[in-house]
Amino acid sequence: MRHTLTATLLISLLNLSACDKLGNAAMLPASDSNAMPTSDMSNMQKTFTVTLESLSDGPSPLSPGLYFVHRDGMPFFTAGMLDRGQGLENNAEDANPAKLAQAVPGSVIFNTPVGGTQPGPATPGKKFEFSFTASPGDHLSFLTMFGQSNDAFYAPADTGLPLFNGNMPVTGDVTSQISLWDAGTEMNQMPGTGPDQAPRQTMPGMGTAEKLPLVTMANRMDGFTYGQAIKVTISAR
Ligand SMILES: [Ca+2]
Ligand SMILES: [Ca+2]
Repeated sequence: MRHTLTATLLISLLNLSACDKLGNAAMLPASDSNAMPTSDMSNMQKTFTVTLESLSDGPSPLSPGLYFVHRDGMPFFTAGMLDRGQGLENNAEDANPAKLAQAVPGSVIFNTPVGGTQPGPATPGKKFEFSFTASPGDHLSFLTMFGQSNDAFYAPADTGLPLFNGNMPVTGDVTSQISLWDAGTEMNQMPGTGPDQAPRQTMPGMGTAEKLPLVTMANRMDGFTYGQAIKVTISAR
């Protein structure tokens, strides 16, 4: 019952947003088909598929979110700093990635769970999946809201997840490299019951604002237990 309610409400939130931003986010060096073969592997490309699975026995659905493939930089946030006000807050509090996707050109929204036909959260047992091409040196940044929270989201480090180890693509279960972060924009309530959390708030943005550095939930030390809601795996070919 709880999950059905959660899904319904998150979907209704989603309908408030434009979720039509699709395309290939990979910012890759232009390949030169006339180039001579060289030992430099920078032109080597692999196709990656990333799966964000909402654990079937997990404590929360995962919201729609977005990803970005990049060489360097911190596209979505800087750990230890305030949220930049570019839209991460909307994704972390209200499951709406549209504003942040506009602020980060080349980023790509994922919003429809595998097997689904409508944008909505990945409720426990469901998953988001996306594919892109990348070359050695590329990093993957993404974020997805921990739905049953005020402003918590899963993401790799601010610099993203390295997609290659040397010239070898990084594959397999990378969940240990993904953290639960607190956006520092809304005061935390008990996960799964807080009245200002996305599944229960009567409209987006409800809750007591806070202005705290964006840190991992482990470092926020709010006294609540969140549990593990996500499993992240990568394959490459
Ligand atoms: Ca918070
Ligand atoms: Ca809220």
